[in-house]
Amino acid sequence: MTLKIYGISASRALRPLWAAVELGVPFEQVPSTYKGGATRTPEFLSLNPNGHIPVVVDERAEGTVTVWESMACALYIARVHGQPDGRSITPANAREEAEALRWSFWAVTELEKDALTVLMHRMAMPAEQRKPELADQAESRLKVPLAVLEKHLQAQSAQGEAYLAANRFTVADVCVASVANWLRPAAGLLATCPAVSAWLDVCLAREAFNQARKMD
Ligand SMILES: N[C@@H](CCC(=O)N[C@@H](CS)C(=O)NCC(=O)O)C(=O)O
Repeated sequence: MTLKIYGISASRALRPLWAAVELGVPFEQVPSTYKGGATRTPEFLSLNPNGHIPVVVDERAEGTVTVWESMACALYIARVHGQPDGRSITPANAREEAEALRWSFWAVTELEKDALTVLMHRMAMPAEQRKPELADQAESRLKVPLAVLEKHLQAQSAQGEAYLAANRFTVADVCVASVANWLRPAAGLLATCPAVSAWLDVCLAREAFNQARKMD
């Protein structure tokens, strides 16, 4: 039985890579890039017809399981390769499962597009191609979902839970922090939500994050 993760860490493949490293499960990284049409070859399209990384391919006794969509990949790894023992990143009960699902869907629908605009136009693109006005508009829109996250983290803290789904780091944090990480160039925006900022710092200081980040 082998678990393969296609993709490099400087992409959405960071999400399943981070989840797998957190769990300490053996896996093989196939460092497919997204550049130069590499995900548009017939071989790659047979894995993911959308032509994107990441893809997870899990050879199991019952047959091959192929997963694409980065959040689904991370949630799958946590569910299938982790133990729901209340110690790992795997949700340990229905509430934690619901939190992992809702915050992961929330991150891709409410946060990801504008967070990517911030990353690209504040940091990632060559300076001469950046359009700061696009980043400004994205930051302005992001105040709304970030206020939701801020309020949730404050409520979690008030009930003695330091993370999104529990009083331990779970796959919910992997999924949301991997998107919120793109907001690091928006220091002013993050300063307006201190609970989000503090939680993100703790998530990004994890050894597993730093290991996964090097898988380029
Ligand atoms: N919604 C997808 C998006 C995946 C995606 O856009 N991946 C990018 C890299 S981060 C990619 O493969 N781009 C190459 C291409 O589209 O040709 C997911 O979350 O997995």
